[in-house]
Amino acid sequence: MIELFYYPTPNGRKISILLEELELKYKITRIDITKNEQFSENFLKISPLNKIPAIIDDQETVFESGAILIYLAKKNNFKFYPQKYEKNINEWLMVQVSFVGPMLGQLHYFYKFNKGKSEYAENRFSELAKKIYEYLDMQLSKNKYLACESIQLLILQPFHGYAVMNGMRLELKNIRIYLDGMKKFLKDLLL
Ligand SMILES: N[C@@H](CCC(=O)N[C@@H](CS)C(=O)NCC(=O)O)C(=O)O
Repeated sequence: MIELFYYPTPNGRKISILLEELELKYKITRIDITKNEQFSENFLKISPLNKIPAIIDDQETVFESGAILIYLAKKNNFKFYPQKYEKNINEWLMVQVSFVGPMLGQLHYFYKFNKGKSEYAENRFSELAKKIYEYLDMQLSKNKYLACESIQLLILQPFHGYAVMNGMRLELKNIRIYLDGMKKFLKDLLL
């Protein structure tokens, strides 16, 4: 059975959502990052940067959300990762893990947890977040889905949480349409 090392953050949820959608059996080991549990020596053996999410699958460890998504999809007949669209999915998945996640994460850090400490950082990451949402909206005005013809590897899921958390009031029609479709797809899962 797969063991998921998890805390309920957007990065953690990427994996739990895929596990649910693939209907795989798994158990959750909660790593409370607010109590620094990620820094334990045991967890370091699984996740060399002390970050959730990570999994153990039959003695194989996998860390980094993007790598875990690809690993799980490949192992399950490429569900949500059709080879025909591998390049497109990888492009948008890399955008998510290298740009969207870290920049919105920094916004959250400065704007929500440390508000008033650095006006410079708040402005910088607000601007970047706005740009990110605009880029996504532009892409979604051209394509119904980000990477190909259907939802793949649930690339947009974490953006929704952050958009709500940051209280941004952006008029981005195409993201809204996409998220409504995503909500239907994910039925009653946490968004
Ligand atoms: N690039 C990593 C980022 C993972 C990440 O930032 N995890 C956060 C929670 S969402 C974490 O474990 N933070 C605790 C820490 O950095 O000490 C991924 O996509 O998996």
